[in-house]
Amino acid sequence: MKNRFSKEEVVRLYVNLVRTRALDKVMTEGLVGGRVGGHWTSQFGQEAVGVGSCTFLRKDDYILYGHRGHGITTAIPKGLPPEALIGEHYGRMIGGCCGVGFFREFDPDLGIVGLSGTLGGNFVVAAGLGIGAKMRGKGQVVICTEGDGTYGRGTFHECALMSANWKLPIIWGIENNQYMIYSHVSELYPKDNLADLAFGYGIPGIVVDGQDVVAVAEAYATAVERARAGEGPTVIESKTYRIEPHVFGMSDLKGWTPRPQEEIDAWRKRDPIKLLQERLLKEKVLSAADIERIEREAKDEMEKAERIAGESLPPEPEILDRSLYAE
Ligand SMILES: Cc1ncc(C[n+]2csc(CCOP(=O)(O)OP(=O)(O)O)c2C)c(N)n1
Ligand SMILES: [Mg+2]
Repeated sequence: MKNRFSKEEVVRLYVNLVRTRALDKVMTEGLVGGRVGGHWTSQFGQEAVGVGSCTFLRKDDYILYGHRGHGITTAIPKGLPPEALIGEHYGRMIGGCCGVGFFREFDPDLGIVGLSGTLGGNFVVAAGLGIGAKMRGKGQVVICTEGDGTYGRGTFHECALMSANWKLPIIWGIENNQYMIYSHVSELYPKDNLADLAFGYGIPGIVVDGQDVVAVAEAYATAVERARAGEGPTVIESKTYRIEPHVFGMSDLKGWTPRPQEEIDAWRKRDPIKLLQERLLKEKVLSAADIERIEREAKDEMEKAERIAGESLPPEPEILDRSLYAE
C-alpha cells in the first residue's frame, strides 16, 4: 500500500470507518426502537468519503456537511463526542448540543459548523468561513461536504466563483452517491463527472474512488496542502453509492420503479470497510484478532455513548430559545 500515510495513520482511518458504522447501527436501531425522534438518513457504505476527508484535519479547521448520516462520518473523525450526536436525536441536552435534532450537531470549539436543513445553505456559510480563515492567515481550511444533488444549487456556483477569485482555503467535497431521493444523478447533470463543474471556475476538479478511504484521504491531503499554502480551493468528487433508501425505512425507488438489486449488490461488494480490511490483513498490518478488537471497541464506545445520551436530561425551554437564536 504505497501512499503518504504511515501504517498507524491508515489504521486510524480504518478505526474511524468502523466507529462511524457502529454509530450508524446505534441510530438505525434507535429509530426502529422508537428512541430516535424524526428520521435517520443512513450513510451505510459511504463512510470512506467523510472519514477520508476529516480524519487528519486540524482542530481549528472547519467542517460543514449535508444531511446524509447527519454528518457522522465527518464530525466523528473531527472529534464530535458520539453521545452529543446521539443525545441530539434523543432530544437530550449534552455539551453544546441542545436536543432539537437534525440541525444542530454544532460545536464551534471543534470547528464543527454542522448542517443546513435547507440544502445548499452551507455553501454560503463555507464561503464566509473561508474569507475569515484567509484573513486570519493561520492556515485554516474549510471542508464543505454535500451530496451530488445539493451541488446543483445556485448557491454553490456563486460561492465557487468567489472562492476561485479570492483563492479561499475551501475544499468543495461532492459526496456523489448516485441518487437524490428517488432521482438518479444522470437526471440532473449532463456529464458523468461532477468534478468537471470546477473547471469553468479555474478550480482543480478531482475524481476519487469514494469506497477507498486511503485514496480519499490522499486527495484531500493534497487539496488541504494547496489551501493552507494560499493556492485556493479544490473540488473533490468522491464516487460512492447510497445502499439504504433515502431515509431509513422508507420506500426505495428509482423514478417510479425499484432500484435495480444488481446495482445495490455490486456496490455492496465494494464496501469500504471490507476493502481496507482485506488490504490490512494481506499486508499484515492488522491481524484477525486486531480486527475483532477494533470492532468490539467501536461497539462498546457507541453503546456507552448511547447509555450516556439515554440518561441525560431533556433541554429546558429557555435553553432551546438561547440555542436557536444567537444574541
Ligand atoms: C433546498 C432544499 N431542497 C430540497 C430539500 C429536500 N431534500 C432533502 S434531501 C434531498 C436530496 C439531496 O440529494 P443529495 O444532495 O444527492 O444527498 P443524498 O441524499 O444523496 O445524500 C432533497 C431534495 C432540502 N432539504 N433543501
Ligand atoms: Mg446523492
